[in-house]
Amino acid sequence: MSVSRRDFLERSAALAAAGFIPRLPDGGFLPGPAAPVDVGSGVFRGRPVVISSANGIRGVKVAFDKMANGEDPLDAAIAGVNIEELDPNNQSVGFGGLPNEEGIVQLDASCMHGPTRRAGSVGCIEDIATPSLVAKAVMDYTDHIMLVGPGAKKFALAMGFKEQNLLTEKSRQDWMRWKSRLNKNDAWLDHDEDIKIKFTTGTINMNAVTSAGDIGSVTTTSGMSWKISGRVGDSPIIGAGQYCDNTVGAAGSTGRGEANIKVCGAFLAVEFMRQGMTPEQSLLQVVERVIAMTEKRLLDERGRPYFDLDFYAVTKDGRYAGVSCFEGSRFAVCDEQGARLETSAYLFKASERPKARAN
Ligand code: SD4
Repeated sequence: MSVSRRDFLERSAALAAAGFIPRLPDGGFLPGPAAPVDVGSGVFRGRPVVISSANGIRGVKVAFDKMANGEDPLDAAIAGVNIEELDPNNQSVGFGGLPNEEGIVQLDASCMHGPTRRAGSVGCIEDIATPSLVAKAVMDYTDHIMLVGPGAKKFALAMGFKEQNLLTEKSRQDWMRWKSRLNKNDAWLDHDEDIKIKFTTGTINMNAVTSAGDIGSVTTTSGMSWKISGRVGDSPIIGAGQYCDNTVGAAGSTGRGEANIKVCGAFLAVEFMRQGMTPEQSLLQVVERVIAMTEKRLLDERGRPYFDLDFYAVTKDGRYAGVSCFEGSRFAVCDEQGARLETSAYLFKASERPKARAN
């Protein structure tokens, strides 16, 4: 069911009357990006549009240009994330991604194609730089939705993907630094005392809406750095790392996957949008649900999480938002005004962020 602008405004007013007031970057209330203008025959002035996590800033432009040339929204979004998957300097996805605790790069990705209501996913795949494309191949060429581990790699090789060592020298050195400083009493000597060891960063979620309102969504990642071998995050979980319903919109996430999986965050966001909430309202509700479902050890005494989690959502008619647990996040957008970073709404001010991690 699509939501007319009138319905949407009435429902938003009802939500506000019920006391649901989202907090925005400036701390005030805002109903979200300007409502799209219906210029007749289902054409909205907010489309086409591509949104992604901030690290997809190059990719949103690529995806937007591809859709302007008539390409499919999922193909366009995947082309957008491929740039980062293949970039050795991006240590959060694909080639050059930070490895697991054993020094092995294990990647997760998933995608959904709105117009045909199909999905594909790979978890814990090794030695293939573009898991987003393998996820799409699972969707296009099999009767399954998710392949994992050695089976996913075997499938990728059978489909003609090239095997390569994904551990770059930079990521190998980061891994060795992390490993050698794990335990003061082990046999590894500690070097570079002043070096800050990276922890989880990155992941790309990208959601694209064509001028006709067709939607594609994709998320790709090397997951949490230094994870236990075999760990799968939210990115390849349909409904958590990304979700797309061509009648409503799409959503996705980056950040602590364990926190998102428990609330099926991307699915929940799309469901809230289906009920008529704006993308901001939907995502703020999702983040509130995340916090409500978080175990005590990951919250400080005031209930603030020790982790980061960001969500991104776009409606079929081109409205969009980014929302984060804490003030300070941004997300990437490309529409007819070009590619840019915009500020995410948030639940807690930056000053409210707890000082220490729980683990
Ligand atoms: C995961 N959500 O594997 C990913 C990691 C991530 O910023 O997004 N890091 O849990």
